[in-house]
Amino acid sequence: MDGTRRRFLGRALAALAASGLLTRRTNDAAAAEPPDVPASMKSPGAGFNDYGMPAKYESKVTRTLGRSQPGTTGSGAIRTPLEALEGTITPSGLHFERSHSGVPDIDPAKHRLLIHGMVRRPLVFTVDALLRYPMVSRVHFIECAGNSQLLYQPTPPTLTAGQTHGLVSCSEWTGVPLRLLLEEAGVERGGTWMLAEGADAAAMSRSIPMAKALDDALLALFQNGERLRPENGYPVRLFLPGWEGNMSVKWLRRLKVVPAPIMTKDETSRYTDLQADGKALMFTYPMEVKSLITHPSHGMTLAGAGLYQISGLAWSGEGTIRSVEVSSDGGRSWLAATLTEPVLPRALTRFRLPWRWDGGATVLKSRAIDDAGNVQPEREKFIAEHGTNAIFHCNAIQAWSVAATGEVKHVYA
Ligand SMILES: Nc1nc2c(c(=O)[nH]1)N[C@H]1C(S)=C(S)[C@@H](COP(=O)(O)O)O[C@H]1N2
Ligand SMILES: [Mo]
Repeated sequence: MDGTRRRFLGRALAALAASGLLTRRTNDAAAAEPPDVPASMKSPGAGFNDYGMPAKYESKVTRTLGRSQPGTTGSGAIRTPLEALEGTITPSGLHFERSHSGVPDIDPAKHRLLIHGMVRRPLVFTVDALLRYPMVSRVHFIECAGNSQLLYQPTPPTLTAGQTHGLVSCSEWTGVPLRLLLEEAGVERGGTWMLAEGADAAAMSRSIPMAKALDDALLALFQNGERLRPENGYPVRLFLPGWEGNMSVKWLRRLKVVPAPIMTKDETSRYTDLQADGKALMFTYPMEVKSLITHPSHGMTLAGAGLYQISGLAWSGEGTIRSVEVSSDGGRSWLAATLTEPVLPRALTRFRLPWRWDGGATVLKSRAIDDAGNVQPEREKFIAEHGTNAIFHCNAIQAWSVAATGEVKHVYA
């Protein structure tokens, strides 16, 4: 057995863990056995709720607010607590939110969506009309282009996984394929782009290539089975699978078919990426292949040497995750983690690997590879290629150090 194998010990140890050998058996065990009856069995429990809430013991599992821009309300972002979640679907109440000028209060009965510009038949849709079109459901992540931007900084942030990388969430989105509505409107020759505009005070506007609009773009009306949350675009948002979150315009009110990109403020002054050589990349659409270990991660403390379950998330805007490799020796050796089915394109993918910690100081890393062959880069390589001028599209490998005390911290290694 080589060193890497010995540290991970593969599935045999997972089975061992499941067999209960990790659970300490003491005389206390007797206290949980009949005839002792817990209080919860002695009187009837609480009644029903109109709308369910998490257990009160989980009240610390919340999003983390980055401050609103000075002098504004609701202009900023609030992040998903990735380290507190398992599986791949983000509960809607913990979905990250990025808004440029707060959440508008939109009455669905009054909202209209206009499709105009280079179309044979300009159309106006009520929300009720949209709800009558054939719908599809798809599980996809959405990630803000500015996610993980703290990794551009010279020193590692002393923040949790969610506070650092929590501008990504994953939901089942249900809505109308945009292609259907564009076919009804009849896109004219030369209508190769589309302006999408939101009904918020920021009038968020982006130019969308027609090819994407006709491919997998959705007009999302439902999120995880219920209507969109106000902060995620109620009553209707554009959803562009895999592309930088900014382009999935919330509170969508207008689609104008145009012959060329509009060069809106949101794609010139923002969402362009200034590189080390002084050139700026524009229209950087797909979010790059990425992963991070969510458990253990910064701020946690391991309770002594022994068996642990490494768990994390991987995703790629350019396809489906093919593999995730995990290193428990700072990147010298790597072992393939198990991907939890289903592994879906442009969706968060859960990876897991049993790990036996020997109690010594070490560094944990994960590296994702997608089915287009893209490999998540080490931070050093990423910075060497892109410099530190930009704040967007950072997909560098995340390293967590584990100290002999069990303390887990963000490090550059
Ligand atoms: N109308 C409008 N759409 C918007 C925004 C906005 O401020 N206004 N923010 C964009 C940004 S920058 C991102 S990352 C995503 C975030 O989507 P979410 O808030 O549902 O997570 O919405 C995008 N769509
Ligand atoms: Mo964003």
